[in-house]
Amino acid sequence: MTIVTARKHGNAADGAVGGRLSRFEGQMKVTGAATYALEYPAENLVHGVLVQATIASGRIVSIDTAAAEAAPGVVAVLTPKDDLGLMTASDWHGNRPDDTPYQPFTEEVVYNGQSIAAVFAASREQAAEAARLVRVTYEEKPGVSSLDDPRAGEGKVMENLNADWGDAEAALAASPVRIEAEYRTPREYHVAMEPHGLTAHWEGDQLTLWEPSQWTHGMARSYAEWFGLPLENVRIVSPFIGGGFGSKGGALSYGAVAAAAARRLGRPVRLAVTRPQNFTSYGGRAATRQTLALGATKDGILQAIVHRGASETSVYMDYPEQTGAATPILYKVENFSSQHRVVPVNTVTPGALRGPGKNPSAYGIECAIDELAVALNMDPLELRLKNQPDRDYQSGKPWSTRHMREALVKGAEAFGWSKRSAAPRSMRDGRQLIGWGIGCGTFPVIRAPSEAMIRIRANGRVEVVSGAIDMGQGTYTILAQTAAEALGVPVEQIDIVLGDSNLPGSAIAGGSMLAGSITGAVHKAALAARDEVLALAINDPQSPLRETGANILTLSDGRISTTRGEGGSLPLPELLAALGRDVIEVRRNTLPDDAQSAADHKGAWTSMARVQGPTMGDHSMHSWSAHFVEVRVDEDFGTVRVSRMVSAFDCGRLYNPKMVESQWRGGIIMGIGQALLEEGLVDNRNGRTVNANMADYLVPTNADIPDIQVISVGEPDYNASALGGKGVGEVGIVGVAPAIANAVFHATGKRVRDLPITLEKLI
Ligand code: MCN
Ligand code: MOS
Repeated sequence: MTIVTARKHGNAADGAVGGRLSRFEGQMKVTGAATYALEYPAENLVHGVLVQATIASGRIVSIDTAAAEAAPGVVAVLTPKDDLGLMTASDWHGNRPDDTPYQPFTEEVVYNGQSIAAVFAASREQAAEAARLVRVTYEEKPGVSSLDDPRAGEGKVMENLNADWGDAEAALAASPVRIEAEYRTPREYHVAMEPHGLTAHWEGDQLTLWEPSQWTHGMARSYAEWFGLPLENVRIVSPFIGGGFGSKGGALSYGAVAAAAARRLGRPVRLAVTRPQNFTSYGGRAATRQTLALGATKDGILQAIVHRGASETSVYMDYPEQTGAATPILYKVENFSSQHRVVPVNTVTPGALRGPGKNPSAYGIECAIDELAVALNMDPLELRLKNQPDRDYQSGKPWSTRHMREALVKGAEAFGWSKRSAAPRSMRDGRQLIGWGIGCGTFPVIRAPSEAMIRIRANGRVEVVSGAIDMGQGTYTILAQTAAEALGVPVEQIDIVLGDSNLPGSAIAGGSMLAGSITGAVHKAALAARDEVLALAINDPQSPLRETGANILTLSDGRISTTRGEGGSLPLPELLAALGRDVIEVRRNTLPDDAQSAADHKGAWTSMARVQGPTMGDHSMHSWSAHFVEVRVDEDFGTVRVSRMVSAFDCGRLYNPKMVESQWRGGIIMGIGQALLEEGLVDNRNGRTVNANMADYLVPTNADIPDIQVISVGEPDYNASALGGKGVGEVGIVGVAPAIANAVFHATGKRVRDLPITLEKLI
């Protein structure tokens, strides 16, 4: 069990909700005190290395493992011929097919980089060497490796993602000013610092997995179902994670392989997914293309939006990267039509990457709005302010809170937008063309149930305990702040224990839903613990405060005293000592009070069954952002640098503004990478990801990042969460790429409509 101790460092004025404390686990991470999944000590360890397919499509005719098996140190080679004895697990929503075996390795190959075998040896080096000796022959079929390959076809419409109101085609045709354009985004990857992998260990029929996880309970369920075990027999341990960005939310096939090998061999297995294999062992963001047609009156009132988008998916599963996710809610428009298709190609199924759907969607609509502003000869800020929606036109519901107008106005003020000269190529500094652009973003408030436990120990220390995880967002820190405030103890008195599926159930750290959910559970448990302490202080025959009478006791600064202040105060350890108690333990969840029995919350945190979308209540709830960007484009070389940025956000109440600012900046930095650098390149001859490494798949470095000013314009939103916060983790990336693309147009007069904006597209 890893305990993280709260500390008031940095310039934290106070440890309550809203305080600017620094991350408690940060120092452990940078000094090497934090143990990661591949570092857990285990005796008699076996190391596994994956073997991956080298063709895009076809069948394995033979796998010759003789040389690999004869290589030094090798203890096993698993191929599609081995029945691993697994059953198919439920999907995210908890749906599970009946009696369907699961084979992680198959003879059918549907993408280049698909795992087809694994070699296990006494050392990592021996396993890697033997993996090179596995000889595979294939019967190849023609593969399709890109959305743009004519053989990929038009794919199929995801009917459930369509949105239509008014008569968009007619209103578009009748609009005096119209623009239409196509926008494209390439395949993008998570490239978290910590690569994937795990250590799997069996003791009898108890399976422990040290594996980085954004959702310990959901992943534990998958392993339990694969291996036919009761849920309580599986334990996922994940106290520290070196970034996930959406890639570590679910158990993946190599995890099943490692655990199956460990069971067969009767020894713990460590399987490290190599950096190149991290590009194909799970999906990044799908490539997208989308066409937007906008119609407006001459004075810039939007009349119609017609939106047609598509994203690539695998040939074995439909995963939409929904280009229409943000379009319906950013502007007021009476006539709207949006449709999204998925186009199967030979790739691993794409997955969620920070701001899924909203991200490419905002790229499309926010570039199109800029193009409309140019067509209208209107300032793009003015056009945006003119078309702010008074409600959610898609659901018809009122906004819970929406401070987009304030974000635009305050952001513009801080940036100095009014000094912009409108014409493209009209601002320069020597040979550098200067451009200013705007892009707006949004991310839904998603709510899910969670559970938490508060333990007050005899020494007065308070433990906050939950299976929730912290991959760097600040969960440890905000939970200590939440408990400190609700309980009335100094934050330094708090220890936090997270990242273990044996602990109370938690929402996924995904969809920016964790903070709102788990602070709610901790707040509830801490209030209940405080009530219990005060009740014991009054009612217990051993209590020194017994004579004080009801309703006048308070707990603050870790001491119990009367509201009248007489008789001094009693520190928590003295109360527990007097009562003869080792611990006071309180567990609470955020389910309705009539659903507290185990049967009622079955599945509440092991599936997505009880997750609520942004319009499931009486309101439409979202976070909002407006980004203002300055770029400098070298006239001779076509290089683009982001030189200045101001971003204003409405994310409701901020539990810890320092964490939030860091989340926003982190998202923005990923957005800069998306706009200028990131692009998964595929070799069309064999479907291979060519730049599957951190040298060739470019992400921003410090030198690429300017000063980024972030501003909060939100107010508490108590429809969104118990403490009034909205989601923060993903909204930062949404809207950045279009702001940069629009700034590049302003600088150069050239409209680049496919990301990334690299120099050859500008020269
Ligand atoms: N927070 C706050 N006040 C709020 C909301 C959030 O102070 N009103 C702060 C808290 O520090 C909280 C953090 O922001 O821990 C993120 O909260 P939230 O928006 O609820 O997001 P989650 O906790 O669910 O985290 C997941 C989210 C997602 S989906 C991706 S993708 C992502 C992200 O967080 N991946 C990250 N941020 C990341 N940050 C790091 N360092 N690494 C990743 O992999
Ligand atoms: Mo975030 S992409 O929802 O894990």
